[in-house]
Amino acid sequence: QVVSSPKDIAAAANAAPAGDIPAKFTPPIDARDFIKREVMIPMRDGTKLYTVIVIPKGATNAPIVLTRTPYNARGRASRADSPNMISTLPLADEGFVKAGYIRVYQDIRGKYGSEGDYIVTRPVRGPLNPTKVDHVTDAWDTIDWLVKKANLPESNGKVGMIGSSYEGFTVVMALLDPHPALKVAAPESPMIDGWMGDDWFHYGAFRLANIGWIGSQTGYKGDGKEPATGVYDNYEEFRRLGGANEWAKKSGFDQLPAWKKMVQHVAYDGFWQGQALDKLLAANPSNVPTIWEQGLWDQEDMYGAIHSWEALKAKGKLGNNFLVMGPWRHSQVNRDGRSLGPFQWNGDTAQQFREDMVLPLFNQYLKDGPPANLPQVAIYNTGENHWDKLADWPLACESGCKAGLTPIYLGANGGLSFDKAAAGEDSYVSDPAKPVPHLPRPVNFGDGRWGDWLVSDQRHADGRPDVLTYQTGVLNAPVRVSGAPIADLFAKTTGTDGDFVVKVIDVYPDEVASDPKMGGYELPIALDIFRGRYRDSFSNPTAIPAGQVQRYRFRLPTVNHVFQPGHRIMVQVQSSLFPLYDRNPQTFVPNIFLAKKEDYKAATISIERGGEGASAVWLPVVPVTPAP
Ligand code: PG9
Repeated sequence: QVVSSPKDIAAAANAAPAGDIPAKFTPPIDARDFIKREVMIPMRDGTKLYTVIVIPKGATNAPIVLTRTPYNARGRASRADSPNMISTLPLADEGFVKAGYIRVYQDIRGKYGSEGDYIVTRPVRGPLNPTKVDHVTDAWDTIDWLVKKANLPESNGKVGMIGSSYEGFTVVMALLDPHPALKVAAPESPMIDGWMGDDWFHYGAFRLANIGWIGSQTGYKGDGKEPATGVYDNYEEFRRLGGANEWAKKSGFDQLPAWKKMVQHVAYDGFWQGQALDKLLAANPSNVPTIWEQGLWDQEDMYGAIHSWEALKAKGKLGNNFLVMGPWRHSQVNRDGRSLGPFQWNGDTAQQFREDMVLPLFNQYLKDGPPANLPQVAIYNTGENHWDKLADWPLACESGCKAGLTPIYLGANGGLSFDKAAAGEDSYVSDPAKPVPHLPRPVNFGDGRWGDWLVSDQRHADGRPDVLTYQTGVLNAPVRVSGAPIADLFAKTTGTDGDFVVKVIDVYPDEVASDPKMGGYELPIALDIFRGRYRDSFSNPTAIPAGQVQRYRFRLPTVNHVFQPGHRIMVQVQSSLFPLYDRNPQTFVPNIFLAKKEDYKAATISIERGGEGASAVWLPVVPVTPAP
């Protein structure tokens, strides 16, 4: 058997070209219709940030669209190896390319090609960031450099910023002290409050699904990877352990500063409050025309855009802040928007957003184009399958809207009604050893279901003894809900801590002839989790007094939906959503990340109906066709 030494293998690989392989081969680049420049832009502290500038060949007086990313600027600007700018840049940029824009992608400080130190969602300068730089200054310095003719003679000196998710976060940061050349902004499902509902926690319950990101993103300057744990079913992998820190220790994440900060700041303390961008914006609202986008089934950042827009509206800044919420999962605005899971929409809704909303707004402010005439609010009507273009939002809310909220009460025998229910209670045993899965097992965070799990059929949970299901009779008239529902539970537990998951669900008719598998489908339109220890205070958690009824009242994600005749309205209540969220030990411990396996105990939960403790979901019910 002939075995070559590594030396021989290497020598063979580098042997002089022979036969059909010439000594030198240089593909032509003058066929390209664009110029790509890679520059290092100096920030005020001397740190240089790697920046890719893609310019239409022959461009003069062209506007600039900038994205500042932690996800590899070079890769973001190279969809394909093509001589055509429209193929080189991502799908979402095609409208900008056709309109002759200069496209700029930049690695944020400390990532990929940029110098400096990386801090996850670096806080603004101040108590949480003692340095003289942050994403406000880095955006300012970058824009200042880009609009100087000496640096980029092809531009017209006007810049727009756009980006989704973390890239949306950097857009919002720039708005805290916008450079005068920043004329328009499009934060798309931006990270705004990592504790309340963007990425890390939802009302205090921790998202295990993102724990791998901490390793891949902060364990490496460039491309990272998540640890190979040898367990495919993440449900089983995490269930075998105690708190999330046990997993972090097993995977080495406990070495990572970002993880240590997560464990140190498990409650909504100054660390999180000081980073709540909706509040920082409201304290310092900009006049930059901004189009806020968020998906109605955004499984990652479903809190930030709508809360920022509402905060700016409350400060009288409706005029320059537009809101768009489409039938999308996270960042789907950058992809095909014709469908989500089994649901087909009215055309490519993502392209409609990019080319009928974003581009006209950017043209208006970056090219002195015609007024975009955008509606103040464009929200997809997910029950009637079309856009609703509105002058204001929400249409119903607790106070200050045209309509108030309408309670739909949990009733006996799994009933659900707008009429108050008779007094009673329903109980279930919540056992951390058998948590309710957020998807049918096996659950692997990388199994391709992460994108559309929020529209998954909830019959996989319905019928479990630890899931309470309440539903109306078959509707004979449509019911429209347009705003943010509020879960309002009165519950007691035999434990001293606990989580509550509430889902508002549209139940399809028993039979859907046009699409038989949709018969009886249980589509969640709003779903969230609340960690009971924070019922009285997000910053100061307290044990739940065992056996005593407590109130758990929390806002659910925004909806714009019509329950059609033949459908039912359903509410489900449960006490785990795993392994998406970490389990609650249901015995009060100082820090659930550090909980030991023996802390996890089953508890009997009782949900109170009717009488004093009338558990309900307060729905933003409005007329099906609201008055203009
Ligand atoms: N907001 C997304 C995310 C952040 C952190 C962890 C996991 C996801 C994102 O930027 O893709």
